[in-house]
Amino acid sequence: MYSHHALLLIDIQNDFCPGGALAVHEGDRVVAVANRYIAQWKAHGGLVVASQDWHPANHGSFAANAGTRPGETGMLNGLPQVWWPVHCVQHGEGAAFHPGLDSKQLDHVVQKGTDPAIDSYSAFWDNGHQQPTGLDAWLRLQQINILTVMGLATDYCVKFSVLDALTAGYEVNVVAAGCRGVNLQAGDSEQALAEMQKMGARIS
Ligand code: VGL
Ligand code: ZN
Repeated sequence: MYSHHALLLIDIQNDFCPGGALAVHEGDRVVAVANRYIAQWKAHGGLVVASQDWHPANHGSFAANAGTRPGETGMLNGLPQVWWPVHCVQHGEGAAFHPGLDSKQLDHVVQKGTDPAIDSYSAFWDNGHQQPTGLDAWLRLQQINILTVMGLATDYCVKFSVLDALTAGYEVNVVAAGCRGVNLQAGDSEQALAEMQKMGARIS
């Protein structure tokens, strides 16, 4: 039952948790949920994969590098961009998985957002769908065709990862209790879940 069904944990990193640079309200609350699912997957021999937002210090999505302020929007190399605080800088404490996450159990980690010229919300593709991260190829090699997804943030990296997974043909379950959103605008996370559902994801 778990042989074709992987658990995909999106960006459960310090900077998206309270005290972090891009803290998501209650972001740390997803850790206990994720750990329960990890234990369940491992008990059945299932694969557990995590993504990690992994930016170089000169990343173009950082307001400080664009001369803008966090939360403002603009264009980055021809794509719409929200400017973010400096976050998830490669090898920094903010980019590390939350210390409570049972990360020893991860079978595979995919890092994204490494190209300074383009952001990458999805764990599968950059925002311009130009370069794959390698996650799809890895999952295919493992013969995975069903994903259970949770993590941070509902309205950015979870949403775009789920939409790309659906487009790639995976059956996708989203664990809403294991997700929290940025909510730059009130209701963004609910809207994101509705959009994922409309595109074919099952929301539980
Ligand atoms: C994310 C904004 C910027 C996320 C990553 O993980 O949802 N959001 N970088
Ligand atoms: Zn980022």
